[in-house]
Amino acid sequence: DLITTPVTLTNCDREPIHIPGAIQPYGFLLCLDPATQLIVQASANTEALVGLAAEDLLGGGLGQLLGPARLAEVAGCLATLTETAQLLGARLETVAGQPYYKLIMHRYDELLWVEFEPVVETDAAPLDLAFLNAALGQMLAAPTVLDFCQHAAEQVRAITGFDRVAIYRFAPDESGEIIAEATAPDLPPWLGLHYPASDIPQQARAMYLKNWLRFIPDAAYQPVPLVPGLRPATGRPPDMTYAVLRSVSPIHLEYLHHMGSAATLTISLIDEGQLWGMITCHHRTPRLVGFELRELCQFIGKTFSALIAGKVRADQRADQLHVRERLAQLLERVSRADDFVEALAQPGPTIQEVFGCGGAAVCFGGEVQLLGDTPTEAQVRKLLAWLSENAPGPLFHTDSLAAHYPTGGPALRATASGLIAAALADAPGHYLLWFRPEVVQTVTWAGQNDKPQLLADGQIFLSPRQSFEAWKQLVEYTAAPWQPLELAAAHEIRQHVTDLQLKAFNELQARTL
Ligand code: BLA
Repeated sequence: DLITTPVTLTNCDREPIHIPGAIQPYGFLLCLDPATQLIVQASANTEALVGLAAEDLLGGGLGQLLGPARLAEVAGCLATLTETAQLLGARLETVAGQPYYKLIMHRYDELLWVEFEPVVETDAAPLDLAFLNAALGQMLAAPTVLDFCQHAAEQVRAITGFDRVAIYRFAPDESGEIIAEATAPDLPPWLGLHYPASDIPQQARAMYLKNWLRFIPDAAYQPVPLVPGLRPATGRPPDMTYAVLRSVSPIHLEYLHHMGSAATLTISLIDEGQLWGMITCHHRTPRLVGFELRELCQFIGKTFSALIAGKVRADQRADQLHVRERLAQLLERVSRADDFVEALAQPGPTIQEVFGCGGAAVCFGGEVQLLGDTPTEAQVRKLLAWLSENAPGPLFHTDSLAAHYPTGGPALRATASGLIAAALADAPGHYLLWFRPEVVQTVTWAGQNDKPQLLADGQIFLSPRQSFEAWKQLVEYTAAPWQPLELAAAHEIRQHVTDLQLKAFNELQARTL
């Protein structure tokens, strides 16, 4: 039974975070039967906040808290509710001191959810349409994905006043990287850090696809249970997917504690139904952000989400153009050169500079010319011998040379985990080579250099240090994959050089005849 089994590091993908049966107590929660609008469950902190015991509220209506006029208005709103949150401000007229609350309401799991949030004042900027309009203009005009993310981070920080606002982008393996951030001046940068997929488990990702915002105003809170814990009509805890007050996974609270984060607000970035990334906001002290500001954050997240695919395409087009331009320059220069083999290694650009790789080699007529970060000449010569024997076809490529070439590949991991080998002529050993380093050597994993941490009960906390070790084992001896565009460029260079070889051969033939 996963509700009573303690969450450990091995079962955390299965922690039922949608049914914690408890809330974060900065507000209180009432669940109503949709047919009768009577209270069937209440959070246990109503007494502490408004002096009415949860047990006493059960079975009655919202009239226990609201005056008749407000009650009629709220009842009308409840009648037509959907999953989308609706807001009404209300003075709790029947309560001593008449505190003012915001009622955040939605319908889900056959319940009406009424979350009462105290009205908060933050030092965040008030909603300013001129600012918002300018901000949107900047996001639209951003020429690259990174510029776009940088603007978004700065704007969310300007609006919310969080100490740190970071844009976290997921990789295909579900690990992630901080690609832009805006921070208070005295915070260390997280830019460029990578985090393992397990930091945001599957079920949490699935939930953030449904609910665009996760808010934890005080990570040191004590969870407050629902009364009763199980819904009488169903015998199970209600599904809190859309409840703002939903209590947080204890493992994640531990994680935030280790990060030095007292409050977070996270906004989903969704591209075509997939979680593209998240805007994560952190604060070193507890921080309450009001409903309207949270709605504005969601608005920015949704705008970002609508625009991101276009920015990604623009980046791809720019990359493509860049590769095409340099390819054209190289081929043109090589065609005009007296010695086309030498020209391949001369700047303006060299074969290494046409697309992103760590290094390259021009191997022709027994000569080996090395460019950039490459294995040693002796290692390249051994590789050439192996290629002549083992590499099929005119263009051989791999992201993991060690897997194909176990006798020599592992030693080349630092510079040549990735390889494109273009065979030039029938003469063995004539090759153009492109090398890519092992991913592990190019990525900064968060907490890579931390010491392992132990929890109080002696259990090892899955710190970034251990997850780095786990991830390293998965991606050892592999490089970033070659893109179709890069393989096409290598193919084209090979084709061009082969034509030049043929032409030179024909000219030689003509002269000797
Ligand atoms: C949730 N983990 C999250 C969330 C983030 C991260 C953003 C969303 C909730 C929030 O806003 O805080 C992770 N936050 C990060 C990362 C960065 C960041 C990577 O700022 C980078 C800068 N977490 C773990 C492990 C487990 C785990 C090992 O590290 C499980 C064993 C669980 N993380 C976990 C769970 C949630 C979560 C269960 C969901 C919390 C919830 O919504 O209730």
